[in-house]
Amino acid sequence: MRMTLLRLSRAATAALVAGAALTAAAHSAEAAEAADTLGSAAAAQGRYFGTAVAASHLGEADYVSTLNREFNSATPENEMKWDATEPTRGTFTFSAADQVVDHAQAQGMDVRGHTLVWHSQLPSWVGGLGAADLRSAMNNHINRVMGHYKGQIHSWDVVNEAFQDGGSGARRSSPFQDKLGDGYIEEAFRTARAADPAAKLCYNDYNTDGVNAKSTAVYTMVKDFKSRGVPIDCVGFQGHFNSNSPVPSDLRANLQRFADLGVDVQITELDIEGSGAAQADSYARVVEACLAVDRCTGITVWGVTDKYSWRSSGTPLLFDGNYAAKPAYHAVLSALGGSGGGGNPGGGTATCTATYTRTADWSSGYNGQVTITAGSEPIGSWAATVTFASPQRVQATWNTTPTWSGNVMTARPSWNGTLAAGASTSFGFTVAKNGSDAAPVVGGCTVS
Ligand code: 9MR
Repeated sequence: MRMTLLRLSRAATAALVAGAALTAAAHSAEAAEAADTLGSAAAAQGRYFGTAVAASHLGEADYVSTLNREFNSATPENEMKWDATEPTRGTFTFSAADQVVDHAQAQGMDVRGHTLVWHSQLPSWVGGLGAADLRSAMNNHINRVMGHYKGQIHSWDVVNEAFQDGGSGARRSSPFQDKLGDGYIEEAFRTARAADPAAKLCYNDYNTDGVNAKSTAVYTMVKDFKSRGVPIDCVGFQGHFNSNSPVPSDLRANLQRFADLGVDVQITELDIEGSGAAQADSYARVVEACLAVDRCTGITVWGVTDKYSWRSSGTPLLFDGNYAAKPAYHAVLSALGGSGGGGNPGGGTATCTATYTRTADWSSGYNGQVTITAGSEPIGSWAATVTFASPQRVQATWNTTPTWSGNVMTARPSWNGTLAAGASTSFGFTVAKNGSDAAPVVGGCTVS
């Protein structure tokens, strides 16, 4: 519960209200120019803002409208992986990946290719090959998959997650590492450059976001590649964060040290478990870190909606399961220099209702509570007026940021603006009766 104590005289309040009106007018003039989607706000900063896309959800209207409205880059979440594209040796299937690429292109989005050489989602036949065969299968896989999308991919994650977690900085065991040795990464990048010279070639990994042993091992590899002319253009930092692995305070410094090697950096799979203001703040810090590094060319979140996240129990994304924009969304948009936004993805009319109850009563005062409930569509913000009988005085409010005109309080959210369809929040106040026991009049709820 957040409480705001009101200590203002009526004159001071009137002055503040007048000032607030001027500020509001200035803000709305700004808002007319500011970008109101993630993609357009990022573009105004010379960056892209993307999301992982699953072909299986492209038939869902709310998914598609949110994707199309907000994002200008798409990464197929699973459809380009080895098990999807070459489940048996030499037999390639691109139908699911093509669905994502076709959709993205029709919307004018860039496509990130994910991923060519990875220990996971690797069909078992690959692990059964001897070294010479494995080398040729790896190069053939890169050539065929990159060849199919030649000229259409902005950046490719050529090699994914090749380093072990923990302090050692060692390579992760995989068929490639175990049979081909350290040189397989370099070979994969050289093959990739020849297969599609227009694509930027990235190394992508997780738990490399801050300066640590793992990121330093990657850094050492990239530095070596640059010094020897091995083709590498970018490093992807996945950005999977939760309470055990929070956004590191040296994220910007880490991105910068890679950029200083002469590669672009990208946040490639961002998601942050949590909710409300804390989640929003973490997201904003990631965006700010990227914007502070010239060569940080874009951010991809790992999914459109919490409903389909690989870690859905952690509600790690920018839109909730009803496609309502979360506080994290607004924090990202604002960090990108945009405002407004969030859309009304349900397509219907967004509404809300306000109901009043007296929750405590004593001789000289009372506590009141107003419950705001969203209608059949999610809402991003709300406002309700509450008129107090003279000579009552409001002494405190909570869960709202009110403005005043005489004895009429316009209550707006302090942190609790975003509501899923049918969901509720409430705000409250303590009133000095000053002799009047009359109930305040709640003047309805409007969606703003
Ligand atoms: O989000 C992907 C999920 O649907 C798959 O089941 C999972 C299988 O490995 O891969 C997830 O995506 C991963 C990405 O490809 C690489 N970095 C970690 C991502 C989350 O696990």
